[in-house]
Amino acid sequence: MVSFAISNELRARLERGGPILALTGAGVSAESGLATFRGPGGMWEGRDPMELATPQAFAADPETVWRFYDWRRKQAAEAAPNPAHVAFAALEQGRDSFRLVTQNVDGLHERAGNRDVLRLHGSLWRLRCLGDCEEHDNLELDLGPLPPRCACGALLRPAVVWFGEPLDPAVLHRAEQFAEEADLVIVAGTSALVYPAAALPEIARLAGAYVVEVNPETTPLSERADVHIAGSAGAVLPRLVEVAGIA
Ligand code: BV8
Repeated sequence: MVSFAISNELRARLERGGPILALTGAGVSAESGLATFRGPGGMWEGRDPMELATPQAFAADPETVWRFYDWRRKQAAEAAPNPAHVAFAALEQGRDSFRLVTQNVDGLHERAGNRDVLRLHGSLWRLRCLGDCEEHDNLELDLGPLPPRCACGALLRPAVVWFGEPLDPAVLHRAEQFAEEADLVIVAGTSALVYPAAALPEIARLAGAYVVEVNPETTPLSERADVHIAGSAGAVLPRLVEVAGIA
């Protein structure tokens, strides 16, 4: 059993039913067995992310980039939502003013039952045609020869946001609005290094939100957050849901 103190202010904000914003990163999926990006055992360990997650890398070698994403699709399909994902789904069911904004592309929040997930960096389970066809869902575990091609003949790419690519402006604007309206922000499982996602907790804090960070490690956010709970999301989140009085 993880024991950690819950500040009076955190308890008050969980109990009083104000807008709660959750901002999640790869660490929330770590207990489902999915590798994070940075840190020991991370996906980028031994690899240069700029060689796998940029439009230039894809243009230069679409097959290698697709091997990386095909591997991640298969990993994500084999993974199951963990108690952290289940807790976020309970928060959405228990509070009509709960908002979930994720940097994750693995689809585990949706599989845990969250219906309104704002995906800042896209999804492994959507493909984009480099021609003019519509972006579409694709849950196939066998994409055939890599790189996959659209029926129109053009290359298909994962519908994720690579480094140097802008986020969807409407998605980012909505996330910034949630940050400005939040009474409590739960930042879980992110190294708080990637912008503009990493700016959201600061936007919320400056607008009066109470910011709690859930991460076994400290990050650049830790000294600015109101409280840093040094624990895993799978252990901490169910406890926060309990304090919020949500079954
Ligand atoms: C853009 C692809 C502009 C998808 C990824 C300032 C403003 C704007 C941009 C920038 C800026 N400064 C720098 C930039 C450029 C860049 C950036 O931020 N670089 C950083 C590295 C310095 N940003 C961009 O390029 C963005 N684009 O702003 O474009 C623009 C505007 C107009 C026109 C043209 C351009 C695009 C950013 C998105 C990049 N795409 N990946 C994919 O393959 O997934 S980034 C990658 O990192 C993932 O998407 C992920 O979402 C993101 C963040 O990683 P985390 O989720 O935090 O994961 P990480 O492994 O880092 O950390 C895990 C954490 O979990 C750790 O802290 C660990 O301790 C913790 N943990 C572990 N276990 C647990 C746990 N926590 C809880 N419980 C556990 N059990």
